[in-house]
Amino acid sequence: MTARTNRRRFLAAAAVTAGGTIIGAGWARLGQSGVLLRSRCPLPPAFQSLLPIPPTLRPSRVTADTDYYEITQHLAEVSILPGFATTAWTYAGSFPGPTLISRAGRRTVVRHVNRLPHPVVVHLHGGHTPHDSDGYPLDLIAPVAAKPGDAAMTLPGSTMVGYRDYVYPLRQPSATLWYHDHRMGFTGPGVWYGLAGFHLIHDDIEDALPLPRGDRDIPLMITDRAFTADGQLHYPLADPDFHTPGTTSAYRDGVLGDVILVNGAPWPVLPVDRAQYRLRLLNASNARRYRLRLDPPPPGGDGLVQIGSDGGLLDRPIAHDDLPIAPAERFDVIVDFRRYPPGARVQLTNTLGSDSTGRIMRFDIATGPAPTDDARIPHTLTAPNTLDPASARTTRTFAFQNYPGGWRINGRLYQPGTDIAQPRLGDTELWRFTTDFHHPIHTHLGQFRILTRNDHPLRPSDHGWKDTIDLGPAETAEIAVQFTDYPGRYLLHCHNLEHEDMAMMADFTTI
Ligand SMILES: [Cu+2]
Repeated sequence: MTARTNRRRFLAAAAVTAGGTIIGAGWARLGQSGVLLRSRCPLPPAFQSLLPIPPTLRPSRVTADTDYYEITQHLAEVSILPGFATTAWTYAGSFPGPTLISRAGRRTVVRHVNRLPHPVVVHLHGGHTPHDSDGYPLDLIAPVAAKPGDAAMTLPGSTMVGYRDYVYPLRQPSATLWYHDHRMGFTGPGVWYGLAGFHLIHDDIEDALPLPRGDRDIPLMITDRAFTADGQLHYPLADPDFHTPGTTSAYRDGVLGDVILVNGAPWPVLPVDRAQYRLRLLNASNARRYRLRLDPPPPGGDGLVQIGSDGGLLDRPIAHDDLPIAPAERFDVIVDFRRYPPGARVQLTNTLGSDSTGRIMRFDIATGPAPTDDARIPHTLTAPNTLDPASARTTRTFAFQNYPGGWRINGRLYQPGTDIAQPRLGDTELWRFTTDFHHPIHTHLGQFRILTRNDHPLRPSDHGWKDTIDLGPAETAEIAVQFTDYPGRYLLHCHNLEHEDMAMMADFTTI
């Protein structure tokens, strides 16, 4: 048996889950939603910028059990388009924000100082976090210069002036998390203007695996943006004074840009060795979903070997030719550039896009001899997601629906302080989501397991621990979810940020 057929057989075997379900296509309802906002400046040519790697943030203080960080949020001029300085809302001056790297089970405390001219809220997406540090959308950090009587100071919720310390116990497995703004009604512009960064968690299980590491472990934050004639980030605010939330009615389905950025650079290039790379894919776009594909695919296909999902490692690798990724989803994949000839140029494309949005970035493979590469993908990565639907005693249904006045869950616009559910800590529950449009649905606090999608086989990308599930029009999905450890108020919402800002969000309280 050749190495190739061996590999194909192993990957075919991996396509049967631990529960014996055979995974199938199930992509019939995958599509784009949103309205394209065109840039008013000339678009730069693709593949001219080098891929930036966000800086790693160093802790300001380390004790026996805690790492302390400080991030000042402020306006900064960043370089996105050649020839323009773009004013962004930044975490510590960069877009994306600096990457935090934590150890599972080690407490991480992040002090966010707000020197922006707007209130902010920080949510660690995918984090298993006590409710008072989870970034509830009314738990604002008012700007350092805020005075009693300012609009932000009169809202309900626990507003702090100037700074807030977010405490993350991180009792969860290794995973690719991200942090971003979560201010009620204004998350769309906050993220669009730059408030997003990676937070990676490592653990002993991951360390013991022979996966690519170091400079062959690359975070890739994919976002679409539109720009004004003078190269500024263009967002169609409902109200330039930030009193009325959301976007204009023309963009209520979602704001789509025509420039694709990876780590803040338009259609960048990453020079790579002929070696295996781990790519931590994050879709941090407001509304755009992508279907990622390598062009050309490697001989024999299966170029994107998924090893992780939103919540951490898969139990076994799953190979894909195409990988759909909705807003807020993460996919951890290995790409083996040894399968291409020296000097090959391989594009990461988006088959849901066209023209400028049909391409993402390019990998330029070195021409010299292939360097040493001891990495490999083990057949078993970690324990499977065994959330057992048979043990669920509670089933809840959440309908994500379009109404003329906004986007609703079970008929309701977001009402802070009103629970849509009160799950008991430690119980496994069945949650059924139904939709009438495209909605990437996100739960705070708990990762879940996708059980069914329209009674059809799951998408190949539906496996593992998930905190976000993308549904198309008239889809129904069932998930098993279990919330643990932290009683309090959390959120269930659509992660299309325009839908979220226009009220497609609900509180639930764990008891
Ligand atoms: Cu939605």
